[in-house]
Amino acid sequence: MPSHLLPTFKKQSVEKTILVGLERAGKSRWELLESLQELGELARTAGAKVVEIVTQKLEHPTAPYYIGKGKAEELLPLAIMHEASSIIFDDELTPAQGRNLEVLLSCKVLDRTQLILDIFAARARSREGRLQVELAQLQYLLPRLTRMWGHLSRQTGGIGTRGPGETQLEVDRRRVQERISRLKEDLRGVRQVRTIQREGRLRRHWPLVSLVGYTNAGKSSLLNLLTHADVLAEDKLFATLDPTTRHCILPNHQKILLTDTVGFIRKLPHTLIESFKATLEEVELADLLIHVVDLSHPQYLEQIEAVEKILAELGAAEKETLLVFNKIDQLKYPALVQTQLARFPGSVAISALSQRGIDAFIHELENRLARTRTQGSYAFPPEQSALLAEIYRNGHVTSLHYDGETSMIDAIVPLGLAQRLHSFKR
Ligand SMILES: Nc1nc2c(ncn2[C@@H]2O[C@H](COP(=O)(O)OP(=O)(O)OP(=O)(O)O)[C@@H](O)[C@H]2O)c(=O)[nH]1
Ligand SMILES: [Mg+2]
Repeated sequence: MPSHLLPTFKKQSVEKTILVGLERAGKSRWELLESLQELGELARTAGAKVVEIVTQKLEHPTAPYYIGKGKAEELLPLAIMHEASSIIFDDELTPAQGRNLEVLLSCKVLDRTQLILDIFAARARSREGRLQVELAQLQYLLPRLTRMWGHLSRQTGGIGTRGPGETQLEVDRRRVQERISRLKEDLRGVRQVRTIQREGRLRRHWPLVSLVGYTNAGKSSLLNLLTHADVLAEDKLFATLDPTTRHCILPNHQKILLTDTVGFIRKLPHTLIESFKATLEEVELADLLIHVVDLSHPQYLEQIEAVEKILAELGAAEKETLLVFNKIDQLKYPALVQTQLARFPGSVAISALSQRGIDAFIHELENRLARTRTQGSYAFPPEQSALLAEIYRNGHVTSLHYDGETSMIDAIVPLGLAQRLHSFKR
């Protein structure tokens, strides 16, 4: 992707920015402020500094400028006064709004979607992650090319390379479309490899448990705690983009595969959900979801709701979910734990940091996974040593003795394996 097509923040120097939000019908001022606070967090994560927040009360966004024209005009002197080089709007702007605002303000105009895309672009590490982000960016860009290229668009009277009468804009649009097709093709290739890897894993019958939750809830911290992994956990939004899967053996010898996934956020751009759907297949395939909630966050209930909404979009609304309230070490009102545990039956409360409540959490995790295993007694003739080895690898042997050459075994095994062992039952 040509870098000049995307407005990104300069990573070295801190860019100053102004946030703009609308208090519209059906939304309280409080909701607007919390949404803007989160937008500020996103801006900070992207490397920008918020110097001013502007809000307006309007029934609906206006078609030409999102906010009223008068209000929009006030933004220019503000930007000059603060030396802000960008203005970020709290909702996704239509192509027309973005274009009009840029003309009016002659400074970089961004919206929430672009900001999230920018963070994802800076953070994607794996090839799949990078391809997915670029795809989402181009899909966002396509209907907005006129805005990005407005001043460049010209009649070029094509000789040779272009069709007659084709404008620069059409050429660019075609190039972007070609790139989108190419990306989709590359992604198919990458995903095929991943599917093969996953099938290998699934053959081992270890239940797949996926950590999901709002960004910054503590998913990676919990994965690290359970698996002694070294996944980046930090106080920034979207620290994790690429799913990481680790083995983990619970105290009752239950073997699981634990996957850490990208965090969710309110108003997650649809193009991103679409392009990350494949990565999030781990969620779709999971035997159990662990929904991590930052209980110390003032908006934890809204965050739970946002996560559930995205899970539904991913077709995982009905999936068995263990709700985990995290960060109970930093609660303003510790009594909140009891009220929330009562309100959400089956939930647990922990601190991934101080490790409070971890034992009860693991116990609950074991209970929820009990259905994936079964206890059995088997007798194996010596030529079945491969099966015996498989039980050791994927199950838990509780006793073994020999009756002549026959191995007599008691074991807890995954259901899939138990099926194949049926004829050796005793
Ligand atoms: N006080 C406190 N902080 C925690 C706890 N668990 C995690 N944190 C902190 O919260 C921040 C976010 O943690 P992560 O584990 O990166 O969160 P995440 O859910 O993986 O975030 P994303 O990958 O961005 O979606 C980090 O600074 C952690 O140190 C906890 O139990 N108590
Ligand atoms: Mg993470």
